[in-house]
Amino acid sequence: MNTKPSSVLESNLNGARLSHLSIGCTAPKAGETPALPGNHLLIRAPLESNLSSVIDPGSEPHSPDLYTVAAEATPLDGLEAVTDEHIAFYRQEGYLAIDNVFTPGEVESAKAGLLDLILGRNTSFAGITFEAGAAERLEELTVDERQDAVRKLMHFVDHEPRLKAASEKPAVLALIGRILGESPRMFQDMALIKPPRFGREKPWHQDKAYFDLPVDARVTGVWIALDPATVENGCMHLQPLGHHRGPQIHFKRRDWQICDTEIMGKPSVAVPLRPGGALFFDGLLPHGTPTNYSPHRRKALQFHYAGASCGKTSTAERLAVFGSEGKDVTC
Ligand SMILES: O=C(O)CCC(=O)C(=O)O
Repeated sequence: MNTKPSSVLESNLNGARLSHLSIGCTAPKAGETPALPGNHLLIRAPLESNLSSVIDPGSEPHSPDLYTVAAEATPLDGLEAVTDEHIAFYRQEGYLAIDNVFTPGEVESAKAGLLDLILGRNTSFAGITFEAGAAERLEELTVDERQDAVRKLMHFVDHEPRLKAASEKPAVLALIGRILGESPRMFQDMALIKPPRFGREKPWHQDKAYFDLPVDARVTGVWIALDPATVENGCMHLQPLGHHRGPQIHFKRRDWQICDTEIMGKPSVAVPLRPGGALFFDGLLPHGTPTNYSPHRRKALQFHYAGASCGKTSTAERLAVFGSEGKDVTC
């Protein structure tokens, strides 16, 4: 059973800052992660293709007090274990952690698909962002080093059938359908690879702050561990119940994020997972992942689903809800 909530958190935020060198930037599709941090260094990656890639701008280190673990979630064992009570738990707490959602074979297949993309074996794919810490060494990296230089990949399902299969696993779609109350439609695919020793933080945020979707749209994120995800290597941290407060204001700081002062010192629930385990969570649930200072790689896939009938909204409308502009708040 999953850990019970630690506290409901109040929120109110602010701020803005991000600056770096920029000569290129991937354009997000409508309704997906916005280009709020904006500036990325465009490079040519070597190895097996003429792949263009972007460098994550990086940011200053975060305070350890942003990730104060009060409890660790205890995952269910397998999708078959999910009862109506667990769906009620998801609705109330905002999340459900489940081990053994994907078989070892499916995990290996997804990892092989990711590796092919990282090594540039698919010349039609250009959705890789490298960690800032690897920018200067990218041309000289070995295969292993190159894997550990990647921060994330996006928009790959139409380029890599093994990853598309992960996003369409019928039993997973069935659970999301139960959660959403209608057939799900996947609208965003990402892989988050927190390299050993410098894989950087994803500051606290609500995923819906990144999506041009109607404010009342129900969104479920599915975060899938491909390596062991631990407190040490940057597993997911959540604030249970936080989705009930609705949209929180986000600020451009280390990323498009909730203000640190709203999070600092407040207890969170960490969600360690074995490879093949998955976290299902509400699109308004505040969550973040700390820097990976460990020697261990942490690869994960993340897919977002809305109901098949869900429409779209504009970036301006989204920022009117999640942005600080005109709201007289500071961070
Ligand atoms: O996997 C991570 O490090 C963070 C993923 C996440 O929260 C996101 O991309 O929205």
